[in-house]
Amino acid sequence: MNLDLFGEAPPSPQAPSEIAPGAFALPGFALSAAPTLWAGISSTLLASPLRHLHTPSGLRMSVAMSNCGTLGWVSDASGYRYQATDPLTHSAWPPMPDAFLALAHAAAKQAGYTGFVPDACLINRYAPGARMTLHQDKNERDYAAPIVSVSLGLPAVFELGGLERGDKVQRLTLHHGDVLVWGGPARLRFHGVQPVEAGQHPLTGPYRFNLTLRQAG
Ligand code: MD3
Ligand code: FE
Repeated sequence: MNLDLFGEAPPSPQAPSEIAPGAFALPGFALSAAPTLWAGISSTLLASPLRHLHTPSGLRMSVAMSNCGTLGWVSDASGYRYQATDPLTHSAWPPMPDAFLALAHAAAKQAGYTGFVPDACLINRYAPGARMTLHQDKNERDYAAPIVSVSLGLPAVFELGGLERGDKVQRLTLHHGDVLVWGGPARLRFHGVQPVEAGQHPLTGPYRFNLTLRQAG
């Protein structure tokens, strides 16, 4: 008998599922690219280190952030905005790694959004206890482009609300390698991340990382 252990197809990512109108989950879509994405994160953070930004009202964010691409998202006493230079280094943000662009473009295409070319990638790092309160992403110039988010490392419970802050929230756990695509009527929905629980991941150690790829300018 021939046990063809090596001839089988590799585990393939599941098909996209529409979790809300315009919003698609691609479970495991980034699994095979994860080591390459991690290398891109590491080189980005050497040039533009993670830092805890402050909200316009002066609260220190629990998530540590950096950016790559021609624009980066920042927050300080003057407000939330995208800008071309890193306020920490006063240099341009590091270039977006090709692997980030390729993954985001392919994920958007899988979800039915063709021609997505992000110019900004926010890198979020969650240590245990870090969270993101319910908010909308409204600092981008054109809401017609989708947003692609990639989860790496420790899992987190994601909260998806509606178009009004008080709308009912649905919860879903995001795992290493999961990709979400937010476009059309989902683009301005409220969303957040519950406090991350302590753990260890072989790639990211004691952290959850999230890449949020946007066409911001
Ligand atoms: C739903 N980041 O950086 S990614 C953010 O996991 C942000 O770090 C979270 O929210 C994180 O702004 C969530 C999933 C996500 C990103 C953008 C969205 C969900 C979204 C835009 C519209 C609706
Ligand atoms: Fe957001």
